Amino acid sequence: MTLESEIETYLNKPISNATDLQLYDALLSLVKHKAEKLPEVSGEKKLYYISAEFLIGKQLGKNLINLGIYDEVKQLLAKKGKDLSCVEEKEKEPSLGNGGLGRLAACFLDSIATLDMKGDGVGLNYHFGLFKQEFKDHKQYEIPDEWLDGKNMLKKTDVCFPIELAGKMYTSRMYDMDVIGFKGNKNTLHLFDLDTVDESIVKDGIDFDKKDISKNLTLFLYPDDSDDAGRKLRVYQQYFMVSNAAQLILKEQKALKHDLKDLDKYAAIQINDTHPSMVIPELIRLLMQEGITMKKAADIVSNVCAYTNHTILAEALEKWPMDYLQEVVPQLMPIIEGLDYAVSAAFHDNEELNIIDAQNRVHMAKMDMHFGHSINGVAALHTEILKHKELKPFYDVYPDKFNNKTNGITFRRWIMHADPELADLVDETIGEDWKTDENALEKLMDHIEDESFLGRMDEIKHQNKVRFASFIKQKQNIDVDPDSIYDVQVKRFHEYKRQQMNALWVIWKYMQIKKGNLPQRPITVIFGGKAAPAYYQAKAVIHLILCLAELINNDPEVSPYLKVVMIKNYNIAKAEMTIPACDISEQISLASKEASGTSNMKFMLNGAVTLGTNDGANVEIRDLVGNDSIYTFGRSSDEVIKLYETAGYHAKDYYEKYPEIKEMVGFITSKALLKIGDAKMLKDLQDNLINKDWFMTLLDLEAYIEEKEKMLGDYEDREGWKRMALVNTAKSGFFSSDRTIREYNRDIWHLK
Ligand code: 26Q
Repeated sequence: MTLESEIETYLNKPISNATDLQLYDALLSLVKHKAEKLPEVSGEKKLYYISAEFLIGKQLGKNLINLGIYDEVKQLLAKKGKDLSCVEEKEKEPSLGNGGLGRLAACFLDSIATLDMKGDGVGLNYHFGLFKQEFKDHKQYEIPDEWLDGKNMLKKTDVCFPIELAGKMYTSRMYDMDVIGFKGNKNTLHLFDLDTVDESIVKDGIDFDKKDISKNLTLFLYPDDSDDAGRKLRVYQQYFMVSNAAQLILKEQKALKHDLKDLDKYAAIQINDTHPSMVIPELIRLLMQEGITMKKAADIVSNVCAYTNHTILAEALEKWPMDYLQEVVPQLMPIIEGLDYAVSAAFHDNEELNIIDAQNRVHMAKMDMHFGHSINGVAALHTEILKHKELKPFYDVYPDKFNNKTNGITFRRWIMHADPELADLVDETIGEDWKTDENALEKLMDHIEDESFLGRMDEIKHQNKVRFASFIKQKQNIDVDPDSIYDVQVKRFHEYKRQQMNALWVIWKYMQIKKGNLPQRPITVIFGGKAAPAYYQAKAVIHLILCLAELINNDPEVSPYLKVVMIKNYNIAKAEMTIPACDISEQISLASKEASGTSNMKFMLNGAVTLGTNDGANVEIRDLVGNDSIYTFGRSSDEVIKLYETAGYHAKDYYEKYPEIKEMVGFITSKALLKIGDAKMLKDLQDNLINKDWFMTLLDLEAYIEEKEKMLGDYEDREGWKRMALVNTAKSGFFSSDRTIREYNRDIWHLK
């Protein structure tokens, strides 16, 4: 059957007569049918990647690419007067993640299947995912982000497990999604849910009764944890996730007639941050029910489980009060206490190593490190900080468990789907090997002096900028000049990521323009990202940016030279639109605080030049591209760590010492901004910057302004800039998640 007739059987009409929505339904059926027929990846040992987040993005385009039929479908539709991109827009995006950690899990699933490794994801089927972001009065508001409209890849299964929560029995249900490898076979993402969850209890934004577990358990990803009930709900969710995972693993292994005492021969579990850590005591508990002693069960589980750390921020390292656990998962308490007892006995009650601390809190990461066989950080610098600072007591006793796995991104989504013209140009220039052999990208370096090639790359960037401009005009009615420099910072809003520093630069530039110091070329500063609903300071930064956008974009004196865009509800689809259009990639976290970053890699792959601190994977980007193709500034991680240790940073000193800084920070409560914004919120933000500034914005501000000016000036050396763009793309092979996954397999999973 031809592709055309196949699609038309699903449509029941000619393609040219169908609406985009009907075409979406038909293509979804086509993909499901083809996926159904694909064999599962085979192998003796299987990986279970357990994660509270899988930020998988829209599936249709990616699946068509991995099935090898994207271009064919696109051309066929075009012949019939249809646009595949418009059809793809009809899919609802599942927002099953916050940001980096969740997106990493999605890139990993793609690479695992592509590399023909047997490995499934296990997580939760959140009905509304994370919230949807709206703007009103220049502030963020949250509303439910509904995605379960039945038109997606999820398959309801009849796999159900009994789960005990707070002494009551519940019955879970498993939903499965095929994970199709690039030109390969398939694995599965298992998302667990409760049939009784009731979406109608959500009232007033994203508020709901946090107490009724049977109705609310999987409504949202990380419901507001600013109160007790919210935090407890996280424990319910986490245990529900891992008990399902553990039961699934044992069920599958028993069906294969494997001896559970040899579990480590047949199964590997990766614990994605501490959110799934309770899988350790849960699996021990279930093995004990099979007649295995606790000591033996703990040994087995230790050989199966491995832990990935994604942060050094102390507040993100989960510590659950014993009385929460006692209430929600009393069945785990004897196990956790037993593990804690074993640790105290082995290490002479060393407070630093104990799982349960003096305030009766259970440290999830500590349990992972004692009762897992591997501990990895997500970029070279991050792993070094873990070993020598943050987790030093553990490195001292378990040096062999520590290893680095620098993050990666899947090229199938982040260039083939997001930047198809660039992918085609690469194909034409060096062949298609780079899609599965990322090192081949480096062959592009042969064209570093090839003017016509550089010109074509630049033309593609320009087209991507035009595409972004028309998208933002259509969605948010903002006029953007595609000939301006696109300066982009898109990521979750957090003080350590220092969007506020970029906003202060916007104020500086605004004041410069007012003084008549005009930039050589207009600049468009693009922000995007969500703040946690209860994170006041992050919301205040969003407020400042939205107020600045209102002021600047409507000022006829300034707006021809400077525009500010805050993308609403930044998500994967918007990332795919924004990243290929970027010239300057802002990666300006306070050194030592960004574990890795992964958008930095996506920008690099798409030929943007990084403006960044020596933090996370920026350090590895610099090593790859060389100092001439990156702009770095700011205090080093060693200096920053020392400042924390000695309490040596006082924002006020910088505020008082540099008149320019005083002026910029002062502008936050200028008449012009107070006319637009909320006086209290702006004042609170300003006070925080002057008197607290925990993430040291003012420390690096002058260096940032200086480096950014240099960079903007260098943009005018068009030939030089095009070469930098090429170097960035050509050297980004290392950041393919295929490379990362090969390393996980080589050092941790040993699947084959
Ligand atoms: C913890 C406790 C209570 C409530 C929420 C949380 C919580 C939720 C989400 C803690 C952490 C997260 C997500 C973290 C995350 O996305 N980290 C990022 O992981 C990326 C992939 O490794 C890195 O590139 C980023 O540097 C890191 O910030």
